[in-house]
Amino acid sequence: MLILALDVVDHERALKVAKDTAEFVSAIKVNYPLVLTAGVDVISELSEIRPVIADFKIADIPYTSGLIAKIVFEKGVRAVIAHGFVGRDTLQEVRRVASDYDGEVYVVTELSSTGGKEFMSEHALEIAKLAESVGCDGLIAPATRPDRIRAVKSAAPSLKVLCPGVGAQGGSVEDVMKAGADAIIVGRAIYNSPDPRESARRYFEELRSVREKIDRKDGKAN
Ligand code: NUP
Repeated sequence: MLILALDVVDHERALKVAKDTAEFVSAIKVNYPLVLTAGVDVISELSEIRPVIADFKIADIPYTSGLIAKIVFEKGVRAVIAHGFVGRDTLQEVRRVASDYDGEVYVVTELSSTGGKEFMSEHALEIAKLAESVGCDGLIAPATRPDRIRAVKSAAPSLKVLCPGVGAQGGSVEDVMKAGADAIIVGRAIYNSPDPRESARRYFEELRSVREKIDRKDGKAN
């Protein structure tokens, strides 16, 4: 599964990239850069193209976190991303709000950037287990460190794992999928390419061929 990270800061361009790539993209992830420039209603516009995931990395007290989740679910998102280091009470509240909208909650275990190793890595497996015990739907784990994808998957086997960091941050589709990712999240390598649609198509095809390779290998092993 390919998720487009739409960190474009021009409203019209964002809509154009979303429409041009829609055929190859399962969901569109929005983040502060787009919403702070285009306004929160861009979420509703994009939701008409593909399901939207709100990556506001919710990280506040339960009340404020729940309010943020409610506002974006009201705008039509299908899922929100929260930080896990905030602890159980906040995740429970975000989960409760999401359930009112039949929505999903994904939890960041450690950032894909180098700084993610400074504080977050140490607690990433506890965060993964917490997210699972709270009934969240999945984790956000670093495509830049496939060994960490494997680690969080074994800590919380029932959760989906979505992985940012392919392309501009150096992660490879094959390594990430072999580590057990359910989806890759790609931003700059698609929307900054001269032909975003073609770039999305290439990621889509690469995902398909890697998936077939993995399935063949699993088939042989069984
Ligand atoms: O650990 C994370 N790394 C990361 O890059 C968690 C994230 N949510 N992201 C987001 O994924 C980041 O904020 C951006 O929206 C997207 C990656 O974009 P790109 O590096 O493919 O351009």
